[in-house]
Amino acid sequence: MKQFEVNFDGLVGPTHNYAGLSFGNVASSSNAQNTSNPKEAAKQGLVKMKALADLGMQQGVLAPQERPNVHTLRRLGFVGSDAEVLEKASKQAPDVLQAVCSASSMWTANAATVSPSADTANGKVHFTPANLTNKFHRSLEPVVTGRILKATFANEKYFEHHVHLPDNDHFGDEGAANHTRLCSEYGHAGVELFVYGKYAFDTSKPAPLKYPARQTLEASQAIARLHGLSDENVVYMQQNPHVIDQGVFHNDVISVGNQNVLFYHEEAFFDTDNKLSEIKRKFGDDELHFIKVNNSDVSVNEAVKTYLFNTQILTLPSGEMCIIAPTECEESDSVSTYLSKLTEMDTPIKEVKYFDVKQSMRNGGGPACLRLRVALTGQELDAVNPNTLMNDELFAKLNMWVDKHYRDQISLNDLADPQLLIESRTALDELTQILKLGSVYTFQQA
Ligand code: SUG
Repeated sequence: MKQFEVNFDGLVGPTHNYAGLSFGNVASSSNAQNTSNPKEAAKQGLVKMKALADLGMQQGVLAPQERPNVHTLRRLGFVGSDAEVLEKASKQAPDVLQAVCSASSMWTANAATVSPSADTANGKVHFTPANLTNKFHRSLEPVVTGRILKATFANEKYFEHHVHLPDNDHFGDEGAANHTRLCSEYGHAGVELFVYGKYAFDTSKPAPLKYPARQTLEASQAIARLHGLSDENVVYMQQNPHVIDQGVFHNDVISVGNQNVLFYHEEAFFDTDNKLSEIKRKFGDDELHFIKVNNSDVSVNEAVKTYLFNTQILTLPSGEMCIIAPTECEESDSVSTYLSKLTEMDTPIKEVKYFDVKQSMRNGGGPACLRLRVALTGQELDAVNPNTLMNDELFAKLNMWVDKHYRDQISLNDLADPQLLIESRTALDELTQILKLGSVYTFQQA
C-alpha cells in the first residue's frame, strides 16, 4: 500500500505584518511595529514548498484568509462603506484593526488537528479546525479554515470534517502545534500525542504563571473523541509550565516527532519519564528513538530563539530522515554544532537543510509552524484537490500571482488603506480560481 505524509503549507497572505499580537510569543512581541515584506514572505514560503516537492515529497498549499477582516469590524459595530469601516476602526480602535489584518493563517500547524485513517474508528481521515481562542486575531480563523479544508479534502468517502471546539478558553485548541504522531509507517496505526498546557476545570493542577497556556487537556480529549481514536493509541502529555513561561507558547517550539522519532528538549514535558514509558508501551515492539537535547547542549532560551524544534523532520524517499531548519539554527553556534553532531548519531536523521523563512520567524513562525501534516494512503492522496498540490507549474503560477498582487512593504499605518483591502480581495479571488477552491471567502459569498 502506498502511503505518504503530505505537508500542506500556508501561503502567506497579502497583509503580512508585525503587530505584536501574541503575548507569550517572544518574537511577535519583540518585532512589533517593524515594517514587514509581504512579497518576500510569500516567496520564502513558496521556495520551501518547492524545495520539499523537489526532494520527492508530496507538498500541498493551503490558501490564506481574507484580511482585513471587515466582516468582524462590522460585527463589532463599525458601519458604512468598507473604506469608512476601516477608517473608523483605525481612529477608534487601532488595536482591533491590527488584529483583523493579521496574516496569521499562514501558520497552518495551527489550522487543525488531523488524524489519519489508520488511527480512526471509521477509517476516514479526520480534521478539526483549531479554535485558537487564546488570541483574538487567531480566533477569527476557524470558520474559513474549515471551508478551505473542505475545499481541499472534499471527498466524503475518505475525509471527515468536524466543527471547531466551543470558542472558550476551557476548550482552547491550537491544532497540530500541540499534537504529533508516532508510527512505524505513515499508513499503520500510530500513537497520537496530545500535549496540553493546562487543565481547564481543575485549577489546582500545575499551570504556567507568566504566559498563557493555549491548549487545554479537555480540548485534546474532545478532539480524540471526535476523531474516534482508541485510548490505546493516544497519550496526553503536559507541557512543562516553566518552559511556557520562557516563551514556548506551543509544544512544537520545544519538541517534534516523525514516524519512530521523538526529538525533544529535556525540559519540554512534565512527568517526562512516565509519559515516555507510556508512549513506548503503546508504540509496541518496533524500534523507537527518543532524541533528547540537554540544556548543556542547547538552552531553552536558545531553542526559542533559533526554533531548533520547530523544524520539520521528513522521511525522504530514500528512507533516511532529514531536518528542515530555519537559517537562525545555522547562525547559532550551539545549535549548528548540535545539529551536525545529530546527523552523526545513531538515529534515522542523517541530513540538515536550512531555509530562510525570516519573515515568518519574526512573528514566531518557523518551518514547522508553516505546515499542516496530513498522512494519506495513495487512494486518499488521489482524492485531494489536485490543484493544491505543488509542482513546477503551480510554483510558477503562484510566484507570478504574488508578483502581481503583493506589496513589497507594509507598516501598521498601511492597514487602514482601503486599497489594501481591494488588492487583497482581488488577489484571493484569483487564487481561488488557481487552486479551484470555489467561493471559500465571505466576500465571495455576499
Ligand atoms: O499564534 N504569531 C503566531 C505564530 C504561530 C506559530 N505556530 C506554531 N508554533 N505552530 C501565534 O502566536 C503573531 C502576529 C503578530 O504579532 O503580528 C502571531 O500570530
